[in-house]
Amino acid sequence: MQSNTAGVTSRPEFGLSRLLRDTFDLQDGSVSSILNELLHAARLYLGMDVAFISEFDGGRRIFRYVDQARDTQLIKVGESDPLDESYCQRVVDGRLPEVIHDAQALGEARSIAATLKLGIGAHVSVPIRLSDGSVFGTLCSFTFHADCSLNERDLALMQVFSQIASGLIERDVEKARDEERCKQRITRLLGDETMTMVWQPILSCADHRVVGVEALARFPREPHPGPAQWFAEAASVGLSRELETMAVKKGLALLEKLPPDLYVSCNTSAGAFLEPGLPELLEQAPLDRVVLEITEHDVIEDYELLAEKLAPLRRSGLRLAVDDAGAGYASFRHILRLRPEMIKLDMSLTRDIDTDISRRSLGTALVRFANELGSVLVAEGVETRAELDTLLQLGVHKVQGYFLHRPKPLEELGAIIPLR
Ligand code: G
Ligand code: MN
Repeated sequence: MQSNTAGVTSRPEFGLSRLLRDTFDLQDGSVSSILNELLHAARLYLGMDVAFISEFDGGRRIFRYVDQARDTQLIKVGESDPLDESYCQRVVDGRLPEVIHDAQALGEARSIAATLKLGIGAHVSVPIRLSDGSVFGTLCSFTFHADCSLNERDLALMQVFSQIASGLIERDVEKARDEERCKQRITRLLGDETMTMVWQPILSCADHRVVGVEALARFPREPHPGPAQWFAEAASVGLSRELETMAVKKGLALLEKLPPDLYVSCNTSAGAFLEPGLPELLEQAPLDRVVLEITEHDVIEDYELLAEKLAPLRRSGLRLAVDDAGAGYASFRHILRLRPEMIKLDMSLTRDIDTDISRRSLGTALVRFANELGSVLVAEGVETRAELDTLLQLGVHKVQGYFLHRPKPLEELGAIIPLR
């Protein structure tokens, strides 16, 4: 114990209290740091050689967190053994007390092989119960010599620790459950036909004819309001590539139905394109009729790599578009680094371009920018005649939007384009 200047005695601080104090919005990994500190504190306080948190699962006891004296390397995280052969199970069902001073002197404890094998002396174990009353596992500690000094107060401390552990573990368990639900939802989606495509015609400003079609994925309304949230969920559970590949595959399938002079414009994130699957899929397609729109929301970490992967496809005719240009800061970097054949003006810049001077001057600048770069500027989200007229005046090359055509299911696309 140290004295501070005010003369108040302060206790040595365990890392645990600091972590709990500073970490309200726990980040990935914080729970395990806190639990490790908690175990360490419990072990030192009780003078034990080993402390661990176990999880009961399928008749086994899995060691999730372990803290042991430096010269003891008895238990490894992730190892498991049968619950039947554990103190933990016996404490939970009442066959053994929570505090044992000397396991060697207790018949029930001696019936467990580890008691003799490891030479277990004192043992303190308390169940970790989750808020629904279920037993997650136990908070346990033991030592290699008997210890008659362990008392009710030590037990109470372990129970407090167990409650803290329970709260933290529950956060993790909830998170894992949520993740599992997301994963199942996306996996189901990948296996059935609930993701559908709608098609939005893209018109050339020169002759007002449909020159291409953007493929847009549509999902069930629940539990996500729109496609962006579905793609985000897929990304959060590591299934982004699968979902994006599926959308592109469905997009490319329109090619055989479209007249041969029309292209299909497919959306992808840069991240999904960098993984195996999408480039191989594209290789099979008639690339001179394909535009690949890279969304602007992505952070692109390695432009060299992306450009390198795109290069052979572009040599075979694939055109690259930077999507939603102007919606955020990243699009111009994408444009400078990737030199896309097309730039898709975000609909937030199309909106009111007829009345808003800043948007109009940005439009003018972008037409010039695109022309000098040899790129084609496509305005998205045209909703009124006035917006369209202004875009035509500015010299934008292509347009799409509700004013021209809403995204449509295939049956309705046939009314606009002669499908094969
Ligand atoms: O791929 P991109 O991020 O450009 O997606 C465009 C989205 O905007 C699609 O989901 C499409 O249905 C929608 N959209 C297309 N045209 C219009 C439009 O004129 N107005 C609005 N508000 N949305 C549009
Ligand atoms: Mn798009």
